[in-house]
Amino acid sequence: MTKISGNDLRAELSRRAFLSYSVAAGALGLFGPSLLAKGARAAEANGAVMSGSHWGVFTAQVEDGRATAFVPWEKDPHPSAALEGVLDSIYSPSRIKYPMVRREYLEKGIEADRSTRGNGDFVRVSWDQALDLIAKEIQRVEATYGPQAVFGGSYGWKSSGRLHNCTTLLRRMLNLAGGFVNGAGDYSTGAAQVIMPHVMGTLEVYEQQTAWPVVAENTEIMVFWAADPVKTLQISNSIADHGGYAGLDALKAKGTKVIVIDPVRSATVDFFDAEHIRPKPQTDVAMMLGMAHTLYSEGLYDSDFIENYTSGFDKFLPYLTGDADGVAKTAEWAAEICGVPAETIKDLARRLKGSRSMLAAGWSMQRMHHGEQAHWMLVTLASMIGQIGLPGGGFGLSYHYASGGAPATDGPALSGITDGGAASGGPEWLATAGVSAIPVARVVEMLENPGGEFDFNGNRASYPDIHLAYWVGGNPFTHHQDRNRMLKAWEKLDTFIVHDFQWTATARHADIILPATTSYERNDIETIGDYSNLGILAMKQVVAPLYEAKNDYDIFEAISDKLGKKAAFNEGKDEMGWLQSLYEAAAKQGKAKGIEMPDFETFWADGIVEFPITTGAQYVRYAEFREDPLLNPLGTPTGLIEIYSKNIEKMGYDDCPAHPTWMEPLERLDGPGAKFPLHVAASHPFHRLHSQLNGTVLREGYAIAGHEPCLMNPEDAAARGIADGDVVRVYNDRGQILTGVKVTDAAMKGVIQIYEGGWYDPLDPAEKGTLDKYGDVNVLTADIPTSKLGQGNCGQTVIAEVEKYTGPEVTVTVFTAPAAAE
Ligand code: PGD
Ligand code: PGD
Ligand code: 6MO
Repeated sequence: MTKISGNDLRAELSRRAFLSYSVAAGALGLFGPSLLAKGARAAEANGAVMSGSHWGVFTAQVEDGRATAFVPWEKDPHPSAALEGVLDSIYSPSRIKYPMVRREYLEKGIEADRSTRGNGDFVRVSWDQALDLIAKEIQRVEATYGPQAVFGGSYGWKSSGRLHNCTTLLRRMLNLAGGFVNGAGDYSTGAAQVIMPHVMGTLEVYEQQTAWPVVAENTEIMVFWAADPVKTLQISNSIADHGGYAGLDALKAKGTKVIVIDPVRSATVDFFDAEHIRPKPQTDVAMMLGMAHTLYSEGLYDSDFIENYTSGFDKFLPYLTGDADGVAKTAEWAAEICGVPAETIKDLARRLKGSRSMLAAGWSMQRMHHGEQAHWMLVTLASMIGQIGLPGGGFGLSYHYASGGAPATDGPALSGITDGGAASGGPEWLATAGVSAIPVARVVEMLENPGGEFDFNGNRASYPDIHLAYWVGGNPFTHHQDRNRMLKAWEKLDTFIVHDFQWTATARHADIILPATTSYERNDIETIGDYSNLGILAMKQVVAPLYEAKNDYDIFEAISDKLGKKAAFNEGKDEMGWLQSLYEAAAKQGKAKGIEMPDFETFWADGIVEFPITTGAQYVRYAEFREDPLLNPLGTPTGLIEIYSKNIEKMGYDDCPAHPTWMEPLERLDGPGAKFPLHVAASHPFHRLHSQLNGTVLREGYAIAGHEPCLMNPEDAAARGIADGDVVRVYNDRGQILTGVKVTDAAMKGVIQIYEGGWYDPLDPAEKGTLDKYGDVNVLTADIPTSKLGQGNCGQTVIAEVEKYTGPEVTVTVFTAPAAAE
């Protein structure tokens, strides 16, 4: 076992890390070992404290109780430049300082006018008054309507940390209060995570990939299909290890051929100077079918692999050839739809078959109407190429996310505090606790249609009648689609309660708002590396809680106390008691695996324990299946890769046939009946994690004229008389937003790019459909499910028009606290 103490690590902070990150300017001298008291808790001190976040491990420099720099861990192969914003999130002007209640709600309770939510008229209250209001409202709703009336699904990315996991803590409290309705699945891979178990017998999207060293050694052509790993690898759900960047560096150093398939010239295209193929958005399935047809018609496909490892190709083939529907899915047919020349499609198919090739797909192409088809067709194409289970060949659905493929250690898994509900069967995100669960992205439909029936992966259920929603660690007023429809639906709620540390649009639309701490104001424990499990980090408190902020844990413990359930909530433990028990459970598991870990006190003093990598660097996904598919079958009904699924056939869904199929989305660029001329690529932001950090200094580096950027092709801009730096109004039938234009050929003609996560800032909160002043792209997107199978969100299904903004000057106000909250 490798074990390096926190002191050693801090002492190792190198000149390289210092020089490449301006945030550390002037800090180097302060990191000498003499200043590094063992296990320093610098809440009110000077010194250096190691901690971590979604963006990686860092050492905080603290002066007079204030954090002044976050310096990346010396062993981080590619620290995130966002660390400056992570630090600033503690002190940003958008911090929520005190418990607040909407004035009208305070005066009239649930009789308050619900249409005025979001108008900024709040009253500061004491902690006790706020907690009392909440406990009584939970009791009222549970007693009057039962647990089916409380929505605790509260989806969101929260912060890292296994104890202060606010969404789990909310559900822990709600379980003690009597129960709640949960959300199933997630916004990230809503379609893929439901279709893949039918096709591969497993989720794929959150699983380890063939290790990067194997890819670097064997892969001849790496295809990043709708994936921008240079951007998206910055963060992880636990604490980012950034191991994927080492993989990208290795490919580049070796000169491996990289092809990126993306309508936008991404950071990954630039990093590799990659061959760049630009399909029209939402048409990848057609392009893949064109490639599959080429392989078939030219006799190139691997019929042995299809024969021995897949099931149902014979039922897919008539569709591919057109025998079934009269339309052969030729490269020429595909070219008409996706805009990529037929010869390019054919050539790509031939090259991928003729070399060791890896199809590394991102997730945007399943976050759209009929998104299930994209990864299903990708697997079908990879099966026809026939390299699944070979070193560096096949497909991978997580090379762009949380460093899938970074070699895994043999370390034990670190568990976290639980929600205390009944054990759920299957993966946590598909079969969650709660009295019932709705597919997470159907939340607005649930509010609109209580009692209405919905399908989900072969099941049929009805929507509950929700009166109270409680949100922590998520930001539905940025993450959910079709904002104006959502605002109306939200009026269904008697009460909406939110904890956050910043005045997000969600907090502004709440009736009761409680100020949470950031994770830098409390102690926690977390895994480093979602896939690699490099070690366990003590996330030590960096500074004392600001203003009146409290930990979500303490808030829910206090509410549980008011409900007479305190002892059940805390199980007799305080913060350090919990951290010790979580660590000791991992140490026990480690011991059984032959990994000796230090006792808790030593670990906490050292700040980190690291685990050894033994065979993880040689891992080849599906090698065993390839070696013997009978002895090592997949978890599908046939034990094989299902190109045709009898289970899906039985469901009989009109929007998800039993084999991969091209289906027109609701709307697309140049699609039939397209009402607007531009597609909006509503992808993930480079400098943020969704909406997180939008309220920080980082915004100064990317905002254009104070608005969220909108990338636009020079031809599209010229046709509309728009110049670089102009403020434009982007609109469709669902809403209108202001953005600042960057004219660039990075955006293909007909496509504009506006990242998701911009904070919604209504010009007139009382007017439905009002102009959003900053640039929340989800004002424009469609709130439809991917299909009845996955019920995922379609954040990428959106077309719009753009015009130069000529209206009255507006002031963006969403990044400072409402006046009453100062
Ligand atoms: P975040 O901005 O991360 O977005 O949506 P999500 O809601 O996860 O929100 C997290 C919130 O939690 C922030 O407001 C943060 O301040 C708060 N928070 C952090 N730590 C704590 C804590 O300790 N306590 C409390 N109380 N609060 C805390 C993300 C979702 O957006 C996702 S995952 C995806 S994949 C989707 N992507 C798209 C997309 O590609 N395109 C569109 N159009 N829309 C999308 N929406 C989805
Ligand atoms: P996106 O940026 O939405 O990321 O990972 P995901 O792969 O979903 O899309 C990736 C690329 O797809 C973009 O370059 C976009 O231009 C391209 N694209 C869009 N539409 C199409 C299309 O129709 N066809 C093709 N071929 N390409 C298309 C998301 C993952 O990232 C998730 S779910 C989360 S929760 C994390 N979020 C963030 C984040 O918010 N910010 C950063 N920096 N990193 C993240 N990593 C994670
Ligand atoms: Mo996601």
